[in-house]
Amino acid sequence: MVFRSLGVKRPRVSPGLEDRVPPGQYLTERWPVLHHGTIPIFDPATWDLRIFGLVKQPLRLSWEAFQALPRVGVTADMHCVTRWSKLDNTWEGVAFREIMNRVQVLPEATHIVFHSDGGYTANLPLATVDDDDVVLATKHDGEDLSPEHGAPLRSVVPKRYAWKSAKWLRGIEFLAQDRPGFWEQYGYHNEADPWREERFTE
Ligand SMILES: Nc1nc2c(c(=O)[nH]1)N[C@H]1C(S)=C(S)[C@@H](COP(=O)(O)O)O[C@H]1N2
Ligand SMILES: [Mo]
Repeated sequence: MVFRSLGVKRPRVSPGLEDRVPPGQYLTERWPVLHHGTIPIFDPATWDLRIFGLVKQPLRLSWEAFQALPRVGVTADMHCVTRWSKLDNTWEGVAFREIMNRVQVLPEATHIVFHSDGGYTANLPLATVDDDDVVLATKHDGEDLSPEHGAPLRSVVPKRYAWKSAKWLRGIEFLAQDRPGFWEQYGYHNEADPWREERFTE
């Protein structure tokens, strides 16, 4: 756009790439590691995923039970509020809707909180995670997640800045009201839509 208005030839980019990069973001090929705190140790014998709160059928899944769930693949872009975007990530895991169906979310539920090992949390409206690209991922680009990228399990919510996607996921809580997560309590925007540049609250 700037190039065009200056009459300068645009640099060679894949067609349509402009539509893939939200305002204020730059592209990276490598995958940065970003988190608060330390990387938890994964023990498959004691690991569990708890789905609780406003659901008819609370669930506690062992690692073995989680692995037996039907799996999906999702290709999606990733946008961090620190301005890097990484395109075309292929995530493999369990669809969030698969979990919703199994626990039978109660009609009062309007929001969720992802809970990570170590205490990190991220909050989202139920309507945002009730989407076919929201996945609980164990693999990225065909490989098991590495410990620093969230092994064994991370949530992926591609339509929001990446802080809404919890590495080392251990719990999903369904709530009848919103409850700010870790970064949201420090002034990060509650909605976090990268296309609206919802980075911080004023
Ligand atoms: N448990 C946990 N999950 C987290 C974070 C964190 O600090 N703790 N940081 C978030 C942020 S800000 C980003 S950008 C992504 C980074 O994921 P990556 O390190 O795999 O690139 O993880 C998100 N999930
Ligand atoms: Mo981030």
